[in-house]
Amino acid sequence: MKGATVGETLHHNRVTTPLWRERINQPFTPISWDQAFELLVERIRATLAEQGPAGLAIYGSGQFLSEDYYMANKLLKGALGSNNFDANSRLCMSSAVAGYARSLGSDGPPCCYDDLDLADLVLLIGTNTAECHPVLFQRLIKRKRKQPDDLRLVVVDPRATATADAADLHLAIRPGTDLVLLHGIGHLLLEQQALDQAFIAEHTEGYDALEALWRQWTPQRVCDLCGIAEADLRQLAQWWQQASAVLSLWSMGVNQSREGTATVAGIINLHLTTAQIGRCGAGPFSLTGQPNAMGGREVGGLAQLLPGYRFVANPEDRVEVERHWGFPPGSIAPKPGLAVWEQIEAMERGDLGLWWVAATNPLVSMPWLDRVRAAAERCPLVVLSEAYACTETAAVAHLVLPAAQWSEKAGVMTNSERRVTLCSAFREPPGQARADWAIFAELGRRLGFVDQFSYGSSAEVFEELVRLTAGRVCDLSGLSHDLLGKHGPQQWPFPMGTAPGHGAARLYGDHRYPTPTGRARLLAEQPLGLAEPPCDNYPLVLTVGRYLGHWHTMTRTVHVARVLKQHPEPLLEVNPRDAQSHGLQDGAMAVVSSRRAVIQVRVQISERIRPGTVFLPMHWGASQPQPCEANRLMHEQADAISKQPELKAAAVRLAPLIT
Ligand SMILES: Nc1nc2c(c(=O)[nH]1)N[C@H]1C(S)=C(S)[C@@H](COP(=O)(O)OP(=O)(O)OC[C@H]3O[C@@H](n4cnc5c(=O)[nH]c(N)nc54)[C@H](O)[C@@H]3O)O[C@H]1N2
Ligand SMILES: Nc1nc2c(c(=O)[nH]1)N[C@H]1C(S)=C(S)[C@@H](COP(=O)(O)OP(=O)(O)OC[C@H]3O[C@@H](n4cnc5c(=O)[nH]c(N)nc54)[C@H](O)[C@@H]3O)O[C@H]1N2
Ligand SMILES: [Mo]
Repeated sequence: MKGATVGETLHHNRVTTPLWRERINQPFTPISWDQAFELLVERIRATLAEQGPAGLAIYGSGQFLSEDYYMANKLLKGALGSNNFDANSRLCMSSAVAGYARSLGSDGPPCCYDDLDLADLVLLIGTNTAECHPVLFQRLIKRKRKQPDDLRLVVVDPRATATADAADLHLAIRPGTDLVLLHGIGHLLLEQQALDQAFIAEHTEGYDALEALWRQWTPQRVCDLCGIAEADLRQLAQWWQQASAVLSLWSMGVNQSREGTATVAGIINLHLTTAQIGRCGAGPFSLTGQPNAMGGREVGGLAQLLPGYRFVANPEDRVEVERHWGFPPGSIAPKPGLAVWEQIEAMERGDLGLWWVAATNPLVSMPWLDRVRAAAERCPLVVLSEAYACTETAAVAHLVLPAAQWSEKAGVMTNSERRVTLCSAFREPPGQARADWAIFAELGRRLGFVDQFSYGSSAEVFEELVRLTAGRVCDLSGLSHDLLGKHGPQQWPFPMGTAPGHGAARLYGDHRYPTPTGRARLLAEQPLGLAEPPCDNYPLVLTVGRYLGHWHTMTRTVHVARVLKQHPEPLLEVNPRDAQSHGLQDGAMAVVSSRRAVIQVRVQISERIRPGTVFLPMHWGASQPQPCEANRLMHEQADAISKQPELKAAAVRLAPLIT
């Protein structure tokens, strides 16, 4: 759907010139790029003088090209000394990043898409792959149709999604009980002596504590908490035991949880203890959502990271990056910067002089929107780099910069299987729109860092960034725009001198993990459950996700007739039991309240959602004719390690709308 309609998304409603207003209750006036840069230089200098580097923050996006990401990070972390660069990937895959790093010693999904053809058990947990990764899903389904007995699909999701429809087994667990379920599988595998003790002894550490933990998670206890039948749990454990290759796929149902990182470890524990990793068809495979969230990880696009899977807090990492960037020692601050919710809190305190939002629409996609809006309104300068006009975030911006988007600028993106693609420019940007990397580079030069920010093209930016990955887990040093253009997309690691087509299909074939001991870590963590569990006042769990046709906050898809026909409005999915007990009719309007806000939305009564749980799409923001603003209801509480907010669950109550 997205590929078929992308041509229709590129033209409508574009921002074509920089726009400025002193106060957000005034209309915007078009200004020149020169004026925009002068304004930025002046305000950045003033903020530095008053508040220091900590007063500056950028909130970027997995929709940046790697070159865009790299330039923004070099400017903020290197030239300006502030690590407050975070990205919407914080809301998306930061639990997967932290989970891989803790269990395996480094970020980096170890699997590849060919594994979809080679696995005989595929566990799809917290992912509606059919609607959100339809191309991968079609690959699985084609195989399932051809060889129904060679492939088992198990889906873990509180909703009966299109993905679940294709499954051999659907475990409709209670939201927030994934880790309990995973421990329950571990318990049964242990009991059935299905663990690979030789592999555990040779390649892992921490087994004893995990075994002790798994013993506590008896099937009955697990099934009571998860709300599933014991026979189903036993079936899954049996299939895991019988499978020669198990592939686990996950996305937001796992990551967007206050224990997302522990749940990722829970998945990896099962793969390690059964030696289902580092070989064909097997492994823990996180599906990234945005086109280039993976590239963002490689170039250090979160507040705690530096390029090449390096860390701000590591003194050697800082020295290497400072040298490569051409800044004096000590230029990069030693403490991780503010993650995006911390940026919101900083604005509430008046601690940010500049909040620069680029390629994301936080006034729809962040939790607790009323608080985000109020915080942004307190910030003296909100800058927005956007492709489209009049987004919800533009409503709180002072300066809007017109951005070139996909098809209008050249650069690379990396997908879930570590494959780097050159996206060529094949159209002119509209009006005065510019590539994000070029905007950050010009600002760098105008701030006086002429040597560090002079580039002839994005190919030169890429050349500089790949050198910084040499010898790292995510080694891209053999890649260039030229090579990618001639030979097509390539998987990393791709060290200097690698022949095209000879990047690594899989990681950890030798089972040497990049931890200090070379062993992977088994992590024994007790489940915490939801941060905001249902209670007498708010008895239902609201979960929020996606529709097949729409893309996020709809800035792209809002004018595509085919998509609108398919999904004309947001619908609240309610189980018939809950509808009855709340007096709700199918097709009537309901009032949904959480501790933070109240919204109105049309009801769709459906057996496909678990009793006790309701579902809303994330897409409809305040600027839509039928706003729904699901995220006004959501809370900000986050995983303590990854700082990823629990965007999949908030306690709500329902009532019919009385008109
Ligand atoms: N059509 C479309 N495709 C997209 C996008 C889009 O906007 N539209 N966005 C892209 C992006 S950035 C991302 S991150 C991906 C997201 O891809 P997905 O993660 O597949 O999408 P979601 O619908 O957010 O959530 C997946 C499922 O998690 C379930 N879930 C909720 N709570 C729980 C829980 O506690 N446990 C479990 N096991 N499951 C739970 C929901 O019911 C939902 O079906 O999609 C990408 N692809
Ligand atoms: N409750 C709940 N909330 C969620 C989620 C959920 O599942 N549940 N999912 C979360 C996840 S996983 C994600 S990824 C986020 C997504 O949320 P957002 O990032 O806010 O969503 P988008 O609509 O993709 O916003 C990207 C914006 O960048 C603009 N843009 C596109 N290309 C370019 C470019 O090249 N340069 C610039 N400067 N701008 C460009 C687009 O026009 C668009 O307005 O939402 C998060 N919020
Ligand atoms: Mo995402």
